[in-house]
Amino acid sequence: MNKHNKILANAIRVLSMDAVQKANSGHPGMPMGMADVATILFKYFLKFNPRNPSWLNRDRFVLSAGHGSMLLYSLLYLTGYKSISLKSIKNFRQLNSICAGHPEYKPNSGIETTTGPLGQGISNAVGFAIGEEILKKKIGKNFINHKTYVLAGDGCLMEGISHEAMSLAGHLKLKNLIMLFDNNSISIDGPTTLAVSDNYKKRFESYGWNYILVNGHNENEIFKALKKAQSSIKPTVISCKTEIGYGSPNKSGKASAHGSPLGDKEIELVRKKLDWKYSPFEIPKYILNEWRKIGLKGSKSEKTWNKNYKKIKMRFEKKLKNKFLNSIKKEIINATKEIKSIATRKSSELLLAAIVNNCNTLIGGSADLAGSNNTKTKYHKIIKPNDFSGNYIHYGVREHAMCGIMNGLSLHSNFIPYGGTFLIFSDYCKPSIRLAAMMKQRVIYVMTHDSIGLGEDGPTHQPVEQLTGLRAIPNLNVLRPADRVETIECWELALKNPNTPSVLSLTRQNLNPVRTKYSKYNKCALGAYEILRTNKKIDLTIIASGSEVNLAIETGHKLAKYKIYSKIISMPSQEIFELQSKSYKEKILGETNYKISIEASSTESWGKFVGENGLSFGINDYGKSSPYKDAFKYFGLTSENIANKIKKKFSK
Ligand SMILES: Cc1ncc(C[n+]2csc(CCOP(=O)(O)OP(=O)(O)O)c2C)c(N)n1
Repeated sequence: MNKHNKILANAIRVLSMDAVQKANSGHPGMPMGMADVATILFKYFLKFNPRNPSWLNRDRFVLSAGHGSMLLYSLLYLTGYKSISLKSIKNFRQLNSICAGHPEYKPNSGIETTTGPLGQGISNAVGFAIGEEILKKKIGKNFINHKTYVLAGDGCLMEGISHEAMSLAGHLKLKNLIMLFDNNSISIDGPTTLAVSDNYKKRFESYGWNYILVNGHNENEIFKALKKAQSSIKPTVISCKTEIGYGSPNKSGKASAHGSPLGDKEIELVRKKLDWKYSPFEIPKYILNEWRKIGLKGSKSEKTWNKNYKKIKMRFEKKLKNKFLNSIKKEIINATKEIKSIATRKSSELLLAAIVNNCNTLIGGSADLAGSNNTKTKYHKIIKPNDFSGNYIHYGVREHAMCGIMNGLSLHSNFIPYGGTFLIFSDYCKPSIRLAAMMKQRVIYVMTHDSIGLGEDGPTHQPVEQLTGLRAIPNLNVLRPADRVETIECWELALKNPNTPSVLSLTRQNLNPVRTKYSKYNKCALGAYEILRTNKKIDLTIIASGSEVNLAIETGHKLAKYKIYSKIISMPSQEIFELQSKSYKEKILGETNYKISIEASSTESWGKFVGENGLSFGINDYGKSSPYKDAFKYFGLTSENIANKIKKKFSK
């Protein structure tokens, strides 16, 4: 490194070690090790404008190794982002500081995504890179031509999601994706040789990536590699051999630099070694000015870009167009006209077919289950290597990466990604779903085969505890529609909610319609509503979701024959119901003392609705491989069994 750039990099090093020391927790090793690489990237390559962190054509910088968050905060502060002040760096890891333990996505802040669960950032970056290609096709290469850089460590690359995401990136030839691999061969337990002996070069090349090995402290090598990556026709990984905790005489190159403060004595030694004469958090003016100049570079290029971009008047906003929303309404009218028994997965496909051409930000896909999830209609066009004019991604059998990539697509520029798999495999998606919910992203999961109703594939494929688990995720809407009209209404809710991801839990089996009359209002928007009552005065409330609403109706009619009267509540979304007014909730739940729930799933999440006196019919065991009607019978989910149990209760 030339002396000048070394000083710039050292500013990152000292800020990082001082912040970790002050917080008395954090990870100094990675920022100190990667400071040289980051300096060269930001100074000579990264296209960004601290004055407008949301510039559409900015390069995206993703810190997948999120524990090294001080690297990102230092860079954002030094280059002049308003979001990160020196004060917030001094408050690293303290309550409400933007400088949280791990980077937390904040719109317009320079923090592009939330990272920390290792490997997630890589999948987000693949989503950003796909987003760039799609947008370029829509707007033109004069306007969209940015790179996505992702900094990943040994840990990120050990995670399975990295394999899934990088494999798809190679397949799609995402040439604008550049990974900076912090190849320091150290993780928490010690040297990575304890657990890995991958041949990285072969690994990346087999994915279809360029692999360039550099000394991560050698400016020329870093520069040349980055330069080469700019015109690549494939994704590129620059494997940077670095020393973790670079600059620390006693801890560099060791696991002890990874995740704890260096200690006052060692920090003093680092200052000596780096010839850094300034006190903690002091960045001398000439160094700060130098960094700020780097930050200013981007504002000029953005200005020119903006002038031209304004002329094409193309905006990608979160708000949906009326034409699109009307096409959903029309589909509800169609559904009430064509009364037939169909699976909700099929209803979902019919809706998609009706709306897909009216929304150019909707990007569909499935993890190799397009035909089963009904996610692809005849109007979709497939996204292929070198052809991003489509709107459908074949993610392959890569559920985890699919969900991480969808987060990236949503973050990139308000794309509305939806992706399908079986509900059982939501377990393979969970870490990314959780991050979508945390980041308030409109990502839609089309999860079909949502109960024992899938039949013969048996307990490995029959979800039981999945709905309960998903319902426990804050800011995630789980929507389980009962028929075609409800499916359309649930899709509308998912699409119209810009800050909440949604799971659509859909059936494989056909369902009789429960809503046959057109309603202008989206009834599912109440979370739960009365669908039928067998008498004005009733004895019990039966709450059900999805496929079991039909079962609840049957049960209600059976009970009426014995003069036990009920109302049937369809509850497609527990979360949305919880948001309703007290009086509405009381109206739904407070009319009778006795309440029961029916859902072909774990009963865990129903207790709060049926109360102590109530009864929940469901499945608290693994499913059964059999034709689906036999499985329902086996688990007592028939109107005869449920009506008999209730009769007994009333005859006591
Ligand atoms: C999914 C996940 N598992 C475990 C962790 C805990 N963790 C944080 S950093 C780390 C080691 C990472 O090693 P490396 O990527 O080499 O980082 P470095 O030591 O270079 O900072 C682990 C296991 C995590 N953050 N995410």
